[in-house]
Amino acid sequence: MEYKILKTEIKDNIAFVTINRPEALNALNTRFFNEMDDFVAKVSQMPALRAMIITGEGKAFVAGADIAEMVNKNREEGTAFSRLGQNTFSSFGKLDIPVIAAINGFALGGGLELAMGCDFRIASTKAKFGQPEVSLGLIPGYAGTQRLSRLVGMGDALYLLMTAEMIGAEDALRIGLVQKVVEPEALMETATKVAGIIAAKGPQAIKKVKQVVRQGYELSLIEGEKLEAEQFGSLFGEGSEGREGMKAFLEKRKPEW
Ligand code: CO8
Repeated sequence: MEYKILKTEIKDNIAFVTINRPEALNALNTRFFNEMDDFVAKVSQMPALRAMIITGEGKAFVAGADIAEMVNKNREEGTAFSRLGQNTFSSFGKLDIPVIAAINGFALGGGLELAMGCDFRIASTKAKFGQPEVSLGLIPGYAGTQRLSRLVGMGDALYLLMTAEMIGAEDALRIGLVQKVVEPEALMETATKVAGIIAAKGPQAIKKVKQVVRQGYELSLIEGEKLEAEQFGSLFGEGSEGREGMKAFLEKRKPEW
């Protein structure tokens, strides 16, 4: 499919995705979700890839779902538009590689929900975060009501969801919404560097960390421990990544994955 909104590039086994609709502050419309779904499907078929980085063009990361597209939807269409976005953002969690949000500016409403669907978030000092849906008489519809409380806890989530307050990058860092804050000029360089650090680790181990942490979040501690033990075991044995990583350590050499 030909992309009109996404700019994509693959460099050194990292996929870069730029949401490029700056005239509408990268607001998310159906076309965006179709393009993103198409690209995620492609990425899932590229075993050499080690990370995906998502950013926005211009002064916004994403200023939300496209209000102009949503305004005349009826109840069923509203629900369908919510499911469309939920599915896209959930698909990031199903990829084997880390998906990193590089947040350059406004991450509001659906934009913050997109960022929260990623594995972790690196922000520029210029980034601004918020769930302004209640100002529009709405609630988040791309899993924001679910992911925000899981990421930052119930109190901060309900505060942000009820007040619609926009917070800066330092506050986002303080509540654990983002993992790093850097100067705007250093944003992509930092995200790429972090992706490179992960790319040098055992790819199976990275895949399993992601799977076990994400699946474990939905489980009891006892079930999660069982899942961990099974996946831990799967990295042992002749020809396994764990065997190579441990042997390399003992032989004082770099592992060959
Ligand atoms: N949708 C559509 N267009 C948008 C959006 C948006 N979310 N945000 C900005 N734009 C457009 C503006 O309309 C404007 O267009 P134009 O130039 O044609 O008038 C252009 O982008 C530039 O925006 P501004 O002139 O407003 O730029 P400012 O720098 O003055 O303000 C703000 C920046 C503060 C970010 C402001 O644009 C703003 O408040 N935007 C809306 C933010 C918002 O409310 N986002 C939440 C949307 S709702 C949502 O995301 C729900 C998600 C779940 C959906 C579930 C599906 C059912």
